Amino acid sequence: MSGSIKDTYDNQGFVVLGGLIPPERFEELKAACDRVISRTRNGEWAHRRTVGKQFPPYGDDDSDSWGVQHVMHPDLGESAFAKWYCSDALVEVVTQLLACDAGDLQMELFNLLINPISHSFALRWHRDDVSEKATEQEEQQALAIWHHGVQWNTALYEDRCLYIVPGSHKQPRTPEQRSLSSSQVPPENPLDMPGAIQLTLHPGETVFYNSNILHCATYDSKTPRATLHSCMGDSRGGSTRARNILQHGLEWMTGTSFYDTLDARGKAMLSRLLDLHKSSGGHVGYSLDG
Ligand SMILES: O=C(O)CCC(=O)C(=O)O
Repeated sequence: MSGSIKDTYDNQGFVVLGGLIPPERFEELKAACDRVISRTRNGEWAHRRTVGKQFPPYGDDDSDSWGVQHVMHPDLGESAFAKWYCSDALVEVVTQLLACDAGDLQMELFNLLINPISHSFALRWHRDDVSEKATEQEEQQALAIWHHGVQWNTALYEDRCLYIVPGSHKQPRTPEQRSLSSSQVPPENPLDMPGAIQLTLHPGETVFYNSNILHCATYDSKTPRATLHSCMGDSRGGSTRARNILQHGLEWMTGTSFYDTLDARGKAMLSRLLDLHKSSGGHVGYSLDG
């Protein structure tokens, strides 16, 4: 089983799994999501993904949101998130996919993806840490080093927002794929992209994916979405993930008030992220424009 999920992940660039939220945790996480979504929509929580802005920095130009940032932040006081992020079930899968030990894992991002409420929104086709302007050779180099981390979406409601091109985590774009992913503009129909598929996640299902797979997403204001959106890294990758992770502004993770909320595994994972933060020496820039 473990061989097969890693093989699928390595070959396709993603794998879908169920059962990573125990039934008794599901309602707890849903209730925590309801509270942070409502604080974000009523303006109490400023760390959000703002409609109209696809990538960080998200700014504040629109009052509608498509995501809640930093759900483990101690100011939110929602312990269910860190408890789940550090849980045995999740750590077991991540270590299999990254072929590392739990003692190598570095804590990274934990955000929440939600439906906007006033109008629908979409993200353009992108790879999370490769510019749309990268040459074929630059794309190849970037893809070759992107195996020290994994990202995942865990749906609490049915989620049909994400589109991906299976296998594109290993291949530079074809000329046609390049022409459909070179502007800042989201696609009118994501399925026009050669090789694209739409993922459907049922409540409780998780897609683990290589975040440099070619992907995009569409958000319908009428369809409830609360999808846990996280990533973890293998600290043996050194600085490879620094820009992509630290661009989200993680100073809040450096204080004792966050550290004190974590269990022993969480504290150890955090300390590996803080080493990366220290060694990056300040502003790392942003992965993408738009
Ligand atoms: O909404 C999603 O599922 C994808 C989000 C995404 O592509 C991103 O954060 O870069």
